[in-house]
Amino acid sequence: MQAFGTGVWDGLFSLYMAIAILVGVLVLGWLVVSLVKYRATGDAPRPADAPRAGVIPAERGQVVWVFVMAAIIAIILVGLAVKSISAIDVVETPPEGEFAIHHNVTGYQFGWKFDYTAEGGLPYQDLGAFTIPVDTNIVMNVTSQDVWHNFAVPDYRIRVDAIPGTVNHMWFRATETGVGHTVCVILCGTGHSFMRSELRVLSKADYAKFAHDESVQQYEKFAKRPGSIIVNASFDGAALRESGNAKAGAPFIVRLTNSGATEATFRLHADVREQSFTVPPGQAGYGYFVAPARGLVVLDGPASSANIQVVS
Ligand SMILES: [Cu+2]
Repeated sequence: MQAFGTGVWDGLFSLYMAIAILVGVLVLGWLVVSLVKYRATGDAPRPADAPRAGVIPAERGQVVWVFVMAAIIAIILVGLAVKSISAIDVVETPPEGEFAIHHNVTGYQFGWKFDYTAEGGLPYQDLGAFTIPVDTNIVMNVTSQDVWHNFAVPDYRIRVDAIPGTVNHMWFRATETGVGHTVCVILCGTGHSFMRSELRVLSKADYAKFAHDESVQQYEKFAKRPGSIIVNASFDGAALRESGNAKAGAPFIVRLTNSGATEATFRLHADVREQSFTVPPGQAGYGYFVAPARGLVVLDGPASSANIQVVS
């Protein structure tokens, strides 16, 4: 499982590791050398500058080394800080002007909710798995509904705080298909270790199929819910017909059968809001809309239009 930017973190990790190993070898090496070289032997006289209880030892060596060591440490720390900050900048700033899928991710005790939008605009949540297309920028808006959590994708070396009342952002782009997982990486309660979700990275074609199948399923679920409002519509290639009303302020779905010869795109709009959906020839498709408080919702098709009345 690889993602854009993983290399930046791996590089940074190797750099920190190399410095840590170098310092470790020098310190432990000097310790061992000192143990051997200055070890106490039975007949050797006690050195004049050996530490004595209650006496501050006399200065020795040259003070210049203090400045040399301080300068070396400062250079290392400043270098690491600059590299770390530029790496953080990579994960926090999505590329401008490029297409991105936005996902709301909400942590709860104990799991993650992933918000999706079905084809045609129906919002829904997936509690189990996080499914995304490969080679596509994913921008995540992360929050929590109860306590602090931390959303992480270990494979991609990324993590972000999930804090109630605040939305934090992170983006990534998977560069390989496969199955990984997302976890919570701060202790948030007794079920913390169960906060694992599957991360599925699909090819773009597989993702399109997933999005379509999942959309149809979600619309069917919506239609079966008691009190759901469904407006049926049909398009024969020339004229658009609808039957049914929307209810003021309530969400509704349009189930549209396209008996025309070509794929057609339809648009629901009222006030300044709009939602489009596309239906292949000979098939049914769905659109989702929240009705305004009064007036009507306009359904536009190719060279045709229909009005959906809003009743209270
Ligand atoms: Cu947790």
